[in-house]
Amino acid sequence: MNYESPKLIFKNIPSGKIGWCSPSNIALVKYWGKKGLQLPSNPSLSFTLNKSQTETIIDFSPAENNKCNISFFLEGIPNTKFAEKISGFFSRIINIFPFLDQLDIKIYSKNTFPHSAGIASSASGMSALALALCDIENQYFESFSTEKEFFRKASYVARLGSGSACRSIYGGLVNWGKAEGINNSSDYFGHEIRDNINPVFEDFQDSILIIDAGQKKVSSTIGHNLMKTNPFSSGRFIQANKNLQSLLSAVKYGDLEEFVRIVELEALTLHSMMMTSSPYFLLMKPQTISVIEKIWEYRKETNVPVCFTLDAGPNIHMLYPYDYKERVIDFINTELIKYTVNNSVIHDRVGSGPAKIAI
Ligand code: 2P0
Repeated sequence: MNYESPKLIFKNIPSGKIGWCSPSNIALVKYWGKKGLQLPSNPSLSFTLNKSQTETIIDFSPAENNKCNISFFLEGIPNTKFAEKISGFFSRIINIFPFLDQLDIKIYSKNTFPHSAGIASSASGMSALALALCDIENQYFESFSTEKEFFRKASYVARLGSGSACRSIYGGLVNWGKAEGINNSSDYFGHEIRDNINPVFEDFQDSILIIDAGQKKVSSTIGHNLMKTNPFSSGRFIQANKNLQSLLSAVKYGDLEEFVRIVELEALTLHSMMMTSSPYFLLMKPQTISVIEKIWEYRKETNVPVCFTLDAGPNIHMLYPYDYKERVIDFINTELIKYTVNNSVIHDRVGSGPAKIAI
């Protein structure tokens, strides 16, 4: 699979603005471990979120010295750290978009969730950027004959920016990574699962409890690489494939008990991989464990099918069907809010994917 296209060079270099808004996603089956050029060691599955989004506008003009000059503004403020990160990303994709060296680029990015909320913004940010780049290509080179081709390339490019970003290109339930029984699944781009989804999952809720809003202690890239030497990795990759199959079946038949079991097993396995890497690390906080125990107690007492999952951090995502929204929010407000920083909870839900910004 290769998107290198040396012909994508402007004859007349344009100026313009293009923007996309793209959501974050929460993995149900976790991607943890990669090989080659951002290829996953196991397939993953996620829900695309609705509220937690990044809006990115690219303002481009002819380059002054045949080399793409990048400036990056986060919430309107210049950010050189991000500009350097994007510059590294652009050097990885210059053969895919050779026209980039003909442009000077200003990137204006803002998140709809608080920057300090500890929510990963790399998936939403990199997917929004990839969509904007493909849109420049679409506008000036007309190289996509279908929408499907456009989004597939955007997902491929987003993956090169950040693995999990390739899943944010699509709404609903999204797979990334070659998996048995999923037609068109690929290690190179995300794939929207549309069929065999019980309606209960279509408006699933995700209440995100912010336990710690600080910067990540360990970058995901380092965490992924540690899987290369983790003694349990081969077993983990087999387990992820199995869990994916079981989860797809639970989603098809609306089996909430099995859904809860696999989602929590995946979250705890992800963290156990971090705890057994060398060097090892622990990203859960005491409050994370307290909330998990409270959720287990509550589920046992009430039979409400609410479960938790975790990203590579201490914050808790509580997943539950729409019909239980009032009850779960009440439970959060009375019993769990005290474990969060400044009462921070984001009540999000499954969303329909990215959208172009009208400029
Ligand atoms: C996931 N995570 O599937 C897993 C579970 C976090 C926990 O993918 O190095 O930012 O940019 O490919 O995608 C976070 O890692 O890592 C992640 P890179 P990414 O969502």
